[in-house]
Amino acid sequence: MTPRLDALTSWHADWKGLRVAVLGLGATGFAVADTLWELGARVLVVAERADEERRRLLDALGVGFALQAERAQPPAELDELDPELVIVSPGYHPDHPLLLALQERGVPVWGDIELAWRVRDKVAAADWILVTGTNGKTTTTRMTGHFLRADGRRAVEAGNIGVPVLDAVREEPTPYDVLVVELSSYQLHWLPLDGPGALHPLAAVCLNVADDHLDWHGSRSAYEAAKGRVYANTRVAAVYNRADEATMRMVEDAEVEEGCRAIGFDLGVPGPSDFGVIEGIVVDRAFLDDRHHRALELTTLEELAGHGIDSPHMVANVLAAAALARAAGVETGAIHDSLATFRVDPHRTERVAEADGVAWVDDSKATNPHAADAALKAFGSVVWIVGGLLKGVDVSELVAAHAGRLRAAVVIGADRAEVLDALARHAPGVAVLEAVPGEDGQVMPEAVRLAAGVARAGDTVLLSPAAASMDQFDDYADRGRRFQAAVRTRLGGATDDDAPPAIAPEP
Ligand code: UMA
Repeated sequence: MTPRLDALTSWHADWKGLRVAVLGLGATGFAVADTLWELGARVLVVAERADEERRRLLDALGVGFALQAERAQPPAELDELDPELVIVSPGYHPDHPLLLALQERGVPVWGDIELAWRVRDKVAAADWILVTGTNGKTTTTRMTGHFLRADGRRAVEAGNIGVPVLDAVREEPTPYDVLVVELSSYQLHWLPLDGPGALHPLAAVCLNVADDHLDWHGSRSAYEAAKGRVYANTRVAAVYNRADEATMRMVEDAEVEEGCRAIGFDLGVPGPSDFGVIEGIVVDRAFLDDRHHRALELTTLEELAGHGIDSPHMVANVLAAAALARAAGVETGAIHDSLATFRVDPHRTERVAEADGVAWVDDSKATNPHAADAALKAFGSVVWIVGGLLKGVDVSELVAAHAGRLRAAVVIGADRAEVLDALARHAPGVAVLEAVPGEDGQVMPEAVRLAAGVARAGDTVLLSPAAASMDQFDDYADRGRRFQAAVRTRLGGATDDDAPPAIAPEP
């Protein structure tokens, strides 16, 4: 670290003329470049691809841009800039040759989250609540924000959820009281554990850990280590999942601030410093007051069923979000009452249609096996639309666990071979269909057509790919939207007669 960078811990510090290379020109890269431009730094954005709109906006600001044509060849403009600092977008692989070359030169690397933390006092510094985990982060982040707003706080969700934290930090004129920040393992990887750029959140949670993004991190232990960084320097509550030992270990190993409490949650009877469920009543046994020594009622499983959010993983999300909100002082009544108006985001086991006794469900958000497992568990007989980019993760266990409930599998995506192989080995009796994109490049109409051909009354056709979407779609939302559109088109008129019969795989 250089003394100049060490001193940059405020929006009002002297950022003028600081030479910064920004890697990536997606949502993050643009927010970083725009922020640094506002601060008066000298910025060069480098990316291997960029959409026209963002390039135009950079041009309008007068911020430099260099397209990196050759992966191994740093653009000449970078040498001219001679950067003192690199700020990298989360999607960049840590072994990217450009990043390695810059690090070799001794240039410090920050992520966008560190920059956002350092400049969080632009208007007035809000408290930060951090949410990570393999699955459930977006729902828990949204719910925590929902609880805070119900209690009268000015709160906003940001981060991996889609809004760069820098945008939330720069929001004017009324500053936020609390930012609920969803962090991916990519973002956590770059966070320092101490020093001037380290975050000091009010509360933090890692909801669960299962195999995901192994190609990016290199190993499960590196992925877990990244997730564990969420708890560093937590001030009030380090919330962990009692049903997931890895999250407990992370809290034990974390350096938190003095006075910070470890708060557990799970669906069982809670211990004295936990959130949990006692005879159908969802309770807080951690943040008690003089009048309540044993447990505070938050809601009941029956009420959650009435709100349509009573599946085990949703109840776990409710418990985690409640723990975070209570750590920030939210009243139990606000949590109870606002649960009635909470809506889960689209593409999370979202029921799209029902026709001829077949339910069509969009769980495009399941970008890894752990998420798909939660969705598959919720249904009886399933026609499963599966596949995409596997990110180095093995789907064998998932296939083996659910072979018994599969009527058929429709396999999409670039990594079809691995999925087909797992189905052949672990679900040998299950009919398997392969969907390839049609002439228009679209795979969903074909996948839906194949699924309609094999589904019988009582089945659920479930899009829960257990894989990332970027091979055939813009993102998981695009994948879900295209699925929904194909279902509606299909149910709106076409017959199923033209779908080929299911072919059982060779033994
Ligand atoms: N780029 C390159 N070369 C690379 C990688 C990236 O040139 O090897 C450049 C390109 O210009 C590309 C840009 O970087 O257009 C994309 O950067 P990015 O992949 O970091 O994506 P952003 O648009 O900045 O969005 C990121 C998050 N994306 C990823 O982490 C992959 C978004 O999470 C997040 O919402 C956004 O920042 C705002 O904070 C999305 C995501 O898929 C939803 N996250 C993963 C997940 O949830 O599993 C981690």
